[in-house]
Amino acid sequence: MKISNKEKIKKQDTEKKKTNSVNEKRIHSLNKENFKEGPVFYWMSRDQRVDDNWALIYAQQLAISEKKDLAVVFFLSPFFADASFRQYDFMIKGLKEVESKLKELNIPFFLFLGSPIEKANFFLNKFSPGIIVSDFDPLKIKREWREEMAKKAKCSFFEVDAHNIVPCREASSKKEYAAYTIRPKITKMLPEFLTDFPKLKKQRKNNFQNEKIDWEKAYKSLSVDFSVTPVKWIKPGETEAKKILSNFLNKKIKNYSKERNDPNKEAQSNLSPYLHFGQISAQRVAFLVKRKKKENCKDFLEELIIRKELSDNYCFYNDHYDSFDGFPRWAKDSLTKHKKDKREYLYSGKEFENGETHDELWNAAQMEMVKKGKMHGYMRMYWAKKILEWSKSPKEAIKTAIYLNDKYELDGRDSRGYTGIAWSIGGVHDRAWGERLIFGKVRYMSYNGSKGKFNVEKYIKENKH
Ligand code: FAD
Ligand code: FO1
Repeated sequence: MKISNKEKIKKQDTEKKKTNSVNEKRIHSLNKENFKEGPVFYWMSRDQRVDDNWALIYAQQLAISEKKDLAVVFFLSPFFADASFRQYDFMIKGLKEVESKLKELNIPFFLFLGSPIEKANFFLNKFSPGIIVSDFDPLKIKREWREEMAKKAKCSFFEVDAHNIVPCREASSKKEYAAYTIRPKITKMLPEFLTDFPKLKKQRKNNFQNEKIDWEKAYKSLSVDFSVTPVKWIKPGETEAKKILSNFLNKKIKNYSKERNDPNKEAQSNLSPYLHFGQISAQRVAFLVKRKKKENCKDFLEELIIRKELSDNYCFYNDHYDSFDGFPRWAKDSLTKHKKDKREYLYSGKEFENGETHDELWNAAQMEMVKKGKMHGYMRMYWAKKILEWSKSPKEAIKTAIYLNDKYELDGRDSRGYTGIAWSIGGVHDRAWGERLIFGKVRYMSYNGSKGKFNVEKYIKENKH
């Protein structure tokens, strides 16, 4: 049906408006304070990138409209969940690139050595910000950090969801039962939120004293396990993330649906470490994927949008996302009923960590994670379910799985990890299956089941000790 020129212009205007300003449904006020004198600060934490970052875009829009200076601040905590040197090195190298990209825009970047719990007052006294903008993160530790800052800041403090395409608070106001319950809600809102991004503007002038960041001192401030060393097969940072994305779009996405569950094929995107540290925007990924042929993208977008954003929903609306108490009632009851079942094999945390079980396939998956810092997605389900089968109790199993996942995975310490482990061990977002020993009605996975799906010998040979 032909549309008139007037309507065409009107449509273009709304499109332009959508990409030029931050949808206010992404913005959540964290205190009742008004704007004060003083600069606007984007407190960068989850979304560690300059491009396609709605929190930074909003902070700049406020700075321009209020005629204030704009700066970015990052608090480097000496430890974070069970992160090791491997993940901090990936993150700090990404932050160095953030610093240089911000410099090109004349936007200062300040690094405080210590978590916001220790350093919020120091930051507030040093800069007396007029407005603070943070990004969104459902994890409990991050909620504590934001609450601490909201308590101490005497200026307006906003949170902007720059991580989800459909903001977590918008997608649903409650804990969703499964992918099929949140999918229609997210899908309906995609046209409103899955847009392009406005470009950041170069800041004309800024009145900040230029402070050179001492990155050596930053590394020395860490109290992490340095024995878990950086990996070489993947490089950190926004620029590298975009290269990996374009390679995936040009060469790999067409085989994704067919080969993504075969751990011997390099069919996955390898975007998760970049998405975890916010070094690339999931919205940018989806915006570019949507331009590809539909049939090749459906499964990938299901993971990237529905599964990924369901994980934030699970962690945001459920304080027990990292424990047995977070499981659905049917799973808790049936796992408890089978708690005393005889375990044919029982392993300690150390035996799991060293890949010293009777099952060579499981050991190979553990070694892939330890050495590569990224276990294949299919193997993660098998890996976690076997920890349930070979641990003294489900509570011990979830603790072991989270500890190992957070210590070795580059993309660990993330809502997707906690939710993936809860799906595997506690049937979260899954349905009840036929009842059996130890698992109760939680979905079971077997070695033979894997043998039927891919060349297990090849995977073991490639990944074993
Ligand atoms: P691709 O297959 O290319 O997927 C692209 C993106 O879609 C991923 O980066 C991720 O953001 C999202 N995605 C894919 N699969 C899932 C899923 N099952 N749930 C939620 N989002 C998904 N993901 C993490 O980011 N960090 C973790 O610590 C983590 N731990 C997991 C633990 C277990 C036990 C399970 C079953 C899954 C876990 N996942 C985790 C989810 C998934 O396995 C990884 O996101 C995926 O393998 C990352 O590799 P990729 O980016 O190459 O994936
Ligand atoms: N976020 C911060 O704001 N400061 C940190 O020092 C910090 C360390 C860190 C180490 C490993 C890791 O995986 C994440 C880390 N994060 C840190 C959080 C990260 O930016 C993400 O916000 C969450 O992990 C994802 O929800």
